[in-house]
Amino acid sequence: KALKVGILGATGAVGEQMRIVLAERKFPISELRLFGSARSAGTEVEFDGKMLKVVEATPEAFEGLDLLLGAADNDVAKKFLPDAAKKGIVVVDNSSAFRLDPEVPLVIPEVNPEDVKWSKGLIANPNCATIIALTAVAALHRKARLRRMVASTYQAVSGAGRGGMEDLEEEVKTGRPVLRTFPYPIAYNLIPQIGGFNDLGYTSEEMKLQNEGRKMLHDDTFLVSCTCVRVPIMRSHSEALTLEFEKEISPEEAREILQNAPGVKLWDDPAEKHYPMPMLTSDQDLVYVGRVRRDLAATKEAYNRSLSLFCCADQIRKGAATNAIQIAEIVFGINA
Ligand code: 2RA
Repeated sequence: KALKVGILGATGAVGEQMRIVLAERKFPISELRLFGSARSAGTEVEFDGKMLKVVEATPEAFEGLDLLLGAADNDVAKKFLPDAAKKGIVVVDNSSAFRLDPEVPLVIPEVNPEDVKWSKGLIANPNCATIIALTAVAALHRKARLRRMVASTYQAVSGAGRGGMEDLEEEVKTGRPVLRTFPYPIAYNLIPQIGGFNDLGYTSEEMKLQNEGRKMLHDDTFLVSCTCVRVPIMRSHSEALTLEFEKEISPEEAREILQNAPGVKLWDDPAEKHYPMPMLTSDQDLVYVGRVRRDLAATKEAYNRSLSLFCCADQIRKGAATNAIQIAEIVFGINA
């Protein structure tokens, strides 16, 4: 049955990508409503050959929707989404507002699709860097049970929204720092800070991988040490992951498993210089995985249970818009 679908935050980078992915995946839509701030109300965008007007988000405006996709920031999400879910609308929210709420499932279709079942209407989309890392290793986890992860992320400016992308473009074009979105110039620079610092010296972005990973893997003993770095790349996040499993697993076995892992493209042939890179992963939905090898820093005891690898994926698509729509497809039994 065709659905009445809304996008809250429709003119942002993620909201716009949701509209594109809904059309691409032929999501069955009888009506699409686009919601934004007062400022973006009136903007006209194309969908399915028709021009649609963005309207200001109000609780009344959501009346009659079957599905509402959240692509707005936390305070807008908190203002509108719980009430929409209470009215019986299925809500999939990309903000971080409800990700750790025990009443709200946090879902990556390749990792924990079954958690959709206990939703009370609101389902949270994980952080982009979490989606990319856990999609990359989900099949390995099912085989050998992941215990620890050391992660370094190289996060595209798109993670900071349209403004982050505009800042990088402007700095490269003018050669002058912009400093609207980031604390330092991002062109030809790296910034090892995304979010605020806690008293352990970790940023809020760095804590997400452990906190969200524990919830989705249903394992409060899962350990992560993460360093999140903003890099002058437009829209793909890259991540260097070092993994310790409960059971022994070799690089060869891992490659075999990754070859057939859902949502993953194994791209790992060093002799041919085949390894994941943003130039390969942007504007598509697969998480590329390569550089699969032993962790040379593992202790003797853990050596045969440890691997390192490199993964990369489009932050706006699989890292946000596509994952959210895949969750909606599970809820409504679409493309099953
Ligand atoms: C970032 N993951 O990259 C955060 C939010 N998208 O800025």
